[in-house]
Amino acid sequence: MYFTWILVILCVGISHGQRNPEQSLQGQQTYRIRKGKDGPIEPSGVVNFKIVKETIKEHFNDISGQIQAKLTQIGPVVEKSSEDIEDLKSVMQQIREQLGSLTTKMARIEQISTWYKAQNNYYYKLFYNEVIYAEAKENCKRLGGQLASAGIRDKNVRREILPLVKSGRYNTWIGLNDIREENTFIWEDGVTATAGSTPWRGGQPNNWSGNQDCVDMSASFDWKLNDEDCAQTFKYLCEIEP
Ligand SMILES: [Ca+2]
Ligand SMILES: [Ca+2]
Repeated sequence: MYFTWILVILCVGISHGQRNPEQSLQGQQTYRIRKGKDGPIEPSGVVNFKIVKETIKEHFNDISGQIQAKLTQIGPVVEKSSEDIEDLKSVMQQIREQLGSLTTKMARIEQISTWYKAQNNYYYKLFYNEVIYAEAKENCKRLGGQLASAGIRDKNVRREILPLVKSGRYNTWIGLNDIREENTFIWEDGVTATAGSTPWRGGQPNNWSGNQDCVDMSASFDWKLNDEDCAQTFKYLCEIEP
């Protein structure tokens, strides 16, 4: 009877961008979104079936192992003491929690299926709603990631995901700022920016008007890095670690 109960629970369980004064000095530039071997022009909808399979296997092996072990341990139901029953309730609570965790993981896998998986195994997605830097940062965090950092730092990955950035057509926030200390730029994954790995546009960062602490990429700056006013509202590129 208890086994049937457990099985029942298992079944149930299961716009355009803004142009600021600094940019307007750069004049109008034309650009093209390159296609083909240069990479994606938008998220390609990668589903990592290996992760899906391993996640399900890991959870259900664990759950079925626990059920089997507990049933073996407590023996025939007719001999149950109240202690055994409490013990069984505790196991079932653990199973419920594991099913909850599995559901969360499955939701994350489903959600990440719309992200582009780059050669560094990170997932990337461009978000088209235009928000200030702090909000972009929070939105990426809420999805379990961060504003794109590792992928922008790595020149090969940057080349791969550039068409994705360009598909937003105008300014896009990435994960780099000097909010804490002027002219010390820190990536959102905690790495301090070095000159060699930071593709600044010539003349940048310039802290224009003494008020540019957040970094974006845009056509006006040849899709290279430029520091901007953090209160500007731009699209943003998130990355999620594998
Ligand atoms: Ca600054
Ligand atoms: Ca600037």
